[in-house]
Amino acid sequence: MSEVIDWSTLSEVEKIKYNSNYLRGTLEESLADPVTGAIADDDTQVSKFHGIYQQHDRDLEKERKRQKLEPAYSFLIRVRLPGGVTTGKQWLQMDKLADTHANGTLKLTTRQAFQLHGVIKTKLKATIQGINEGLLDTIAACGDVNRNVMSHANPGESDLHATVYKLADDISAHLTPRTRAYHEIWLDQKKVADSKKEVEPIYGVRYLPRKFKIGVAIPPYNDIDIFSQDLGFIAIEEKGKLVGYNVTAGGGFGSTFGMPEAYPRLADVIGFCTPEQAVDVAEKVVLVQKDNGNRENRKQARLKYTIDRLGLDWFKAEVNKYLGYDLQPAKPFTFTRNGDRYGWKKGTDDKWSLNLFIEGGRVKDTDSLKLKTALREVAEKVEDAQFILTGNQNLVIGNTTEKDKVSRILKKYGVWPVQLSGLRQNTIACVALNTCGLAFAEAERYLPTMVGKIESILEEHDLLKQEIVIRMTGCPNGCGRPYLAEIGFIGKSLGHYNLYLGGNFNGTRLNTLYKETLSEEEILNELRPIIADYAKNRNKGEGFGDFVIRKEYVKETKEGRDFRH
Ligand code: SRM
Ligand code: SF4
Repeated sequence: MSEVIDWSTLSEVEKIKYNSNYLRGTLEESLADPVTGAIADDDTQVSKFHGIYQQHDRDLEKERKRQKLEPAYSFLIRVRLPGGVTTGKQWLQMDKLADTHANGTLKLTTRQAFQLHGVIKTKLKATIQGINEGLLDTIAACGDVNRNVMSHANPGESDLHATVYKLADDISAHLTPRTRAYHEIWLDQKKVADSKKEVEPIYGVRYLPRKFKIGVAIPPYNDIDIFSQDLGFIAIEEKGKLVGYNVTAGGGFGSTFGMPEAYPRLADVIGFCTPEQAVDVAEKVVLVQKDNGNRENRKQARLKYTIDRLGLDWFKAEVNKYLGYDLQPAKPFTFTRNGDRYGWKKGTDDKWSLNLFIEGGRVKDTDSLKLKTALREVAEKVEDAQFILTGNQNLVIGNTTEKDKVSRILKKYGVWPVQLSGLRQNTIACVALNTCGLAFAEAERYLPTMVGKIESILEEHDLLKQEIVIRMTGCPNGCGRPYLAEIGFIGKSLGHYNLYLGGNFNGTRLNTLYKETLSEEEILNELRPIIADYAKNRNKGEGFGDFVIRKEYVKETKEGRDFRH
């Protein structure tokens, strides 16, 4: 820690990371404090690196204030799960923890991770221990480090899929912080005798300037939205064999209303590497960002801004310099869709996998659908089934020999088969209210209703089967990747949304603002004539997003920098 740092210009979080003693902060004291349900302010930053966010119930905000009570604090816990792959036993463990320690639901996130919501401070440690007992952990699920590494939705689909999934797992392991803080604080492991002598070989004491996200994809399916990742690997196959990966860099969606300098950006393809080089490429890209990312302004700190500030050519040269060799020229590839492929599929090993739709990624029981119970029964009764979370907040019950048994259980509960419109199949909604502190409007709790209303319009035009990518978030941070949707909604205020059109069906184009601050009625009035026009005048096979650009409802957004809210 002998670095001389000029703190005067750096963001507050830089100081917190530096002073945290490799992510220990005062978390132990915070947990022990009986006076409040919250943890100390600085610890709310440190806890993120342990996969924990402090939140409060926003539905109760006003009433708690009126009663002069502190907010109803609780915590979100995010489980790191490279490629979203878990066993039935792990699913059962998470299912149980949701009931005993959280709000009774499991959230399957847009990055293939589990979230538990509503865990109160006194249950935090036991919950983390329970997760670890299931041989899962929450290290680096959040914070200024590499987050959950995403991968195509099923390693069992073929040998190639297994190899590419292994890359996601290897990158995740390689970029996991080395500090023992997590083990000491949550798992009661022996304290490191002199933590000052600890080293973070990749991250150093101040970790990264900002969050960092990596994903791997296998064309033609872009089910992880590769161009939204800080760093991506696109598997390139020749004659059925993996020859290497195209490397993408500089994606990211966080942006802010009224601040054009904070914008969503799609990644650039920067070259090609061999399978053996891929983990090294991941490390070196992370290091280039660590050394050059903006540590003064967190709204300019992601890799996308480093690249735009210093130039793509500079970035490529710097990556090559760090690698000590040059990335090769990128190879051709094509993506056809970014949504999931529902239904049963047979892997090359003759095992079966079922891709199920999970609305809003929320696994819960309601009066009309006992989804959580149904999935629990599958995990209990079908021993070989994997539970694989997809990048579209859905679930694959994977690689089982017991197809009929799975089908019987799901049918009994009405979970599968189901008839879904092409629109509903392609939905993503971020969590938003009531837990997300940044939400201006509903998303997960409202998109199903909005989709129902748009379905009625589609039905009038015989378009119910037409697949259209539709996504909603409660603010412009982009957690549901709304900037890639053919129809995107971003919450402006309670009950009001900006409407964005013109993303495409394979996740390779940003959409464009069509109209601002619309109520539900206004949204439907705007969409009705466009859908009617689409029904009548679309070209054969033309997607809704392509159509609205051809018919000039919106202009194509060619560069993130040109995006406007
Ligand atoms: Fe996100 C912050 C939820 C994927 C961009 N995101 C948050 C927080 C933690 C709010 C906060 O900071 O207080 C949200 C917690 C809500 C809650 O109650 O659960 C939250 N993000 C989510 C999840 C759960 C949405 C979902 O419904 O699935 C996703 C969890 C992924 C995971 O398992 O790791 C989630 N977030 C994303 C994505 C999509 C992705 O990664 O593929 C993005 C856009 C891509 C990107 O990172 O650029 C995303 N989240 C953000 C941002 C904006 C970052 C930026 O560069 O400005 C924030 C706010 C921030 O970091 O300051 C944010
Ligand atoms: Fe919260 Fe905004 Fe992310 Fe939705 S997009 S979860 S409202 S931060």
